[in-house]
Amino acid sequence: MARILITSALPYINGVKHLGNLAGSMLPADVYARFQRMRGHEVLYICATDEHGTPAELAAAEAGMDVREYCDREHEVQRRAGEGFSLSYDHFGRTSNPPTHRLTQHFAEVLEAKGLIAERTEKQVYSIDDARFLPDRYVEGECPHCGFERARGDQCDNCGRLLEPTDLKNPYSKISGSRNLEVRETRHLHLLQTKMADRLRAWVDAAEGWPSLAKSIANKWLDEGLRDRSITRDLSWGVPVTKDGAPRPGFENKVFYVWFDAPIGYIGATVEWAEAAGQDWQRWWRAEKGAGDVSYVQFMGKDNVAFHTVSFPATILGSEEPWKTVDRLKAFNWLNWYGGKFSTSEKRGVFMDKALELLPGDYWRWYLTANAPEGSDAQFTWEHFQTVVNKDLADVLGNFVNRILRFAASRFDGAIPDGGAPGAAEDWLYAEVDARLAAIAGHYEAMEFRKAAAETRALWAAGNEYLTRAEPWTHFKTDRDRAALGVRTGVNLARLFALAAHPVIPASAQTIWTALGLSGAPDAWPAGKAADLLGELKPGHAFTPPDVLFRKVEDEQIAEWSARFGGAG
Ligand code: B3M
Ligand code: ZN
Repeated sequence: MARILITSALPYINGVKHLGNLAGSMLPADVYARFQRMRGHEVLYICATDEHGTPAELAAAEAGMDVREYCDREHEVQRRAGEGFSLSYDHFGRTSNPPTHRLTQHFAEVLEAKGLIAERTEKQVYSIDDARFLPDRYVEGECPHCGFERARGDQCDNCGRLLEPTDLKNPYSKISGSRNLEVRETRHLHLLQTKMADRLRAWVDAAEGWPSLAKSIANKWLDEGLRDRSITRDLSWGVPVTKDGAPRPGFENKVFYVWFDAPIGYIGATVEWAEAAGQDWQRWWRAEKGAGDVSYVQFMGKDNVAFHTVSFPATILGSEEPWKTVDRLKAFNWLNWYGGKFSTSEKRGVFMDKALELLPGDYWRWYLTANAPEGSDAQFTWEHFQTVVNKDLADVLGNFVNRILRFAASRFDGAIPDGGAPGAAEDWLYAEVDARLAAIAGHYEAMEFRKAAAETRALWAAGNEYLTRAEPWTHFKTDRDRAALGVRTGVNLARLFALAAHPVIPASAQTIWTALGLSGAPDAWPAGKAADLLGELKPGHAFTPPDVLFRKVEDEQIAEWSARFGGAG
C-alpha cells in the first residue's frame, strides 16, 4: 500500500471559483485521490482557501466588510460549493488559521538564520490619494512585456509574467483609480533566491515525475535567472512579520507576501486536519517522521507552476530542514469560455455555485474531466457540453444501466437469474473489459485524465455493444438460459461501470451501486479477470432499477443558460 499526499492549488478566498479553476486543479486532484483510494492506498487530499494578500483585502473592501468576516463567509461558501461537486478533501483548511501563521513565521526565521533573508530598501508604488502603498494587485497598469493594459502589480494575466508594481506602465490605483502615484522607498524582507539557484536547478533536474509543461516552466524561470524576491508587504491583513517570536522592529505594519505563506498553507492545512482527526501531520511532511515513503502530488494551473517550482522549494530547501517536497506536479492549461476568460464582472462563464443550480455536480465533473485542459487550453461551449453529457452520460452509461436493469427486473423478478454458459459474445466482452480496465488504470496512474475518461466511456460503450450481441430480449421467449446469461452478465457490467465511474462521477456511481442492492460505496478498484468480475453478483441477488440516471440537457436550457452566462451569441 502506498502513501500519497495530494494537494490542489489553494483557491483565493475572493469569491466562488469558476469552472476553469475547478477543471485546472481541484477536480482532477479529486479524481486522482478517489482512484488511488480505490486502489487501496493511504491517500491524504488537502486543500484550503488562500485568504491573504490583495485579493482578499480588495474583495472585502468591495463587499464593505471586515476582511476576517469576509473570509469567514467566503470560506464557508467555497466549502459548500466543494461539497456540491463531491470534492473529497480530507481537509479544506484556511491559510488565515494559526497553523499556517506559525509555520510561515518559523520558515522566515529559519531562512534568515541560514542567511537567505535580508532586509532591503525597495521602491514601491505609493498612492498619494489613498495614502498607502499599493502592493501587488492594488495597482494595475500596462504590462511592460506584452502591453496588456490591465496587468496586475504581481502578474500579468495576459502573458503570465511575474511583475513588480514598479514594472507597470501608466499605473493606477485599484482602490480609487487614482493615477496620482509616486514611487517611494520602503523596507522589506527579501528571499535571496539568487543564492539558491544552483540548489534549485539540481532539484528540478533530479525531478522525475513531472509532466513536460511543469518542467519547462520551471527551467524557463531558472534560465531567465532567479531574482531575490520581496516576501513582505505594506498590508495589514496577513501573517505578521516576527523575529524571535515578537513583532519585528520596523515591520509592525507589514505582513508576509501571500505567495510566501500560501504554499506553506499546504502544511498548515495538514496540521489542521491532524488536530481535528487526532493524527500525526509529520508522517506526511517530515522525513524523520516517516514522510520519506510519501509520494507527494501537486495539482495546479500553469500560472502557479513558477511559485511551486521555484519560490516554494526555495523556502523548503533553504530551511535545510527535512520537509517533504513535491514528487509529481500536474499542471493544467486553461479552460476558456468561448475562447475568452471567465469573468464575474463581464458575466462570462459559469461559477461553481451557479453551476450546481443548473445541474448536479456529476454532469460538470464528467465534462470537465473528459475535456480537461491538459495538453493545451480547452474551450467550454454550451453546445459541446450538451453534446458530451447527453451522449456519454445519458445515451451510453445511463441508457445501458436503465435498460438492462429494467428488463432484468421485469423478466426475472428483480433478481439475477441462473442459467446459460458463456459463449462468443462473452469472450469478446471479457477481452474488452480486461483491456479497458487496464487502460483506464494506466491513464489514471499517468495522470492523463482526458484519456482515462475516454477509456471509461469506451468501457461503457462495450456494455451496449455486448447487449447488441447477446440480445437477451430476443432470446427470452425461445432460449431462457441464453437470456439469463445475457442479463446476469449485463447486471454485473452495471456493477463494474459504477466502479469505473466512481473517480469522475461519484454520485451517479453510488446511485447505480445502491440500485444493485450493494451496501457501502463503489470504492475498490476492480481487480481480477473480467470472467470473474462479471460473475461477482450471483444468481438470486436482488436489485431495483433506478430512476433515469441522467436527464438530457435540452436545447431550451442551453438557450436560457447562454443568455444568462454568455454563449455563442
Ligand atoms: N491562490 C491560486 C491562483 O493563483 C492561488 C494558488 C495558491 S497555491 C499555494 O489563482
Ligand atoms: Zn503581459
